Amino acid sequence: MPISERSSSAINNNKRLVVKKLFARQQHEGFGAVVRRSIGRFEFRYLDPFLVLDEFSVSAPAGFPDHPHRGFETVTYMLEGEILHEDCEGHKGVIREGGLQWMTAGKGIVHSEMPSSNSNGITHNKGLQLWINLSSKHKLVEPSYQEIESKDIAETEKDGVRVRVIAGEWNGVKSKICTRTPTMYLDFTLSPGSRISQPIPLHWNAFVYVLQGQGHFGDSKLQHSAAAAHHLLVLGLGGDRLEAWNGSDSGLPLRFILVAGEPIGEPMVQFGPFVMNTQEEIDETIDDFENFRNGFEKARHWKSQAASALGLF
Ligand code: FJE
Ligand code: FE
Repeated sequence: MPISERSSSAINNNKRLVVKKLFARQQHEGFGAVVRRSIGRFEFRYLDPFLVLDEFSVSAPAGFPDHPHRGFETVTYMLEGEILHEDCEGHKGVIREGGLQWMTAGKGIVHSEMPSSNSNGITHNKGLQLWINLSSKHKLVEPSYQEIESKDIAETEKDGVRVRVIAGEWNGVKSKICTRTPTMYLDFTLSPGSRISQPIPLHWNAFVYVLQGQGHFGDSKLQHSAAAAHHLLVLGLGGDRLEAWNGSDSGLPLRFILVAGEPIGEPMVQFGPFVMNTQEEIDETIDDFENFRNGFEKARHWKSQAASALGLF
């Protein structure tokens, strides 16, 4: 069945089960930054439409200095501390704790993502960065940003369950974020003993990433169902909801994100920060980037202030 004919509201009353469980080890990326990469590493390249999921941690002087993107979106959600971003079009700002930046790189952006100067040395700046692919018809759109401060993120609490709605909808509470690739992104905190049964569109790929505490996901009788922090749980297809509960005796809250997206179903060729449909388009992109063309014009004479201040150029 073509993706466009599938209804995102179809139901079958089956549970989604965990089909893969992955521990995200620390690795070094950027300049002195540490990431725990789950999606996008060698053994797990792509969960259509998701290209990368990094739990990142940076302490100044460090970060992700000037680098390009094309063909997808980056979603940065701060858990602790803050990140200063600057791009070659003059767009600049700080993503603060609990805040969100949804960046559509589209045809091209060059930017830097660094701890802001008042987070000197001591502060740990932590967050999640998710890369979401764009369909061929959206790959070369004009770059754009959606930014939401923590206080403006829809949040509700009921029966020991706190939900922050990053994208999509929960119990009638809607996020302001507009997603080009249909995506649901929820941040759950379950107090000890509480549980959820969360609807997920039937044909969407979905995963859980655990941030804190310990929980059970899918079906308690099955292997892989228990997980703690830094674990990615890929949910199988064939169900319309996720069951999760905090059954820990530690008395600690369980915090995790649940993300689901409609698969794009197109060929994907990635070369670092460029994600296109064919190798030919990747070759063109490298050529455009090196020659400051077709979206990379402004990068010719641009250096970020944050990286310049560190003497990185
Ligand atoms: C990148 C290496 C990188 N994860 N999480 C190669 F590190 C990056 C990159 C990031 C990144 C930035 C933040 Cl703020 C958070 C991240 C990787 O910038 F884009 C390429 N190509
Ligand atoms: Fe980036």
